[in-house]
Amino acid sequence: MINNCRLIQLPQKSDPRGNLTFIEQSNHIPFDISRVYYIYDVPENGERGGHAHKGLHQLIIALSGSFDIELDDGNKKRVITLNTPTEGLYICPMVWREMNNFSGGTVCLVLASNLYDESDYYRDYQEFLTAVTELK
Ligand code: T46
Repeated sequence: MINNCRLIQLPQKSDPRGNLTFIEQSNHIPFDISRVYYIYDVPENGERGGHAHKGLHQLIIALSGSFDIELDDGNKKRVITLNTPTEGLYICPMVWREMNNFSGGTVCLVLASNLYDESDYYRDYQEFLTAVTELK
């Protein structure tokens, strides 16, 4: 599963007035967007994530600042640093994520394929590992 997660380069239009980046669902991301949320004012040494999704697809972007995301599919782990608004990390279902090392002033934008649904979460790592093993 982790091999299906990838960084997606987003277009940037630059001129003397500054930069503009856009995201078109059929052109830049492999799912239809049902929900947008953002994470901000994360305290120093703050950690977020600590869960996986059963069916949700997401694109995660550091609109400002930076942070690390550790991806874990129960078999392989990979740490990715997000630090530019021109790059989004696509995360497919059944990937555990931990987010940390947030810089001050970080704003993290997330585009999601479905509405919020707590029953779509694995928040217990052992439960996630059991589910991943059953998929094999
Ligand atoms: C993810 C990472 C990147 C809602 O009511 N609606 C929402 O759309 C979301 C995302 C959350 N919530 C509630 C659920 C919790 O009571 O907001 C609270 C905090 O959510 P959570 O602890 O899941 O936040 P993070 O930052 O650990 O995780 C979130 C997303 O939940 C998750 O899908 O991948 O951001």
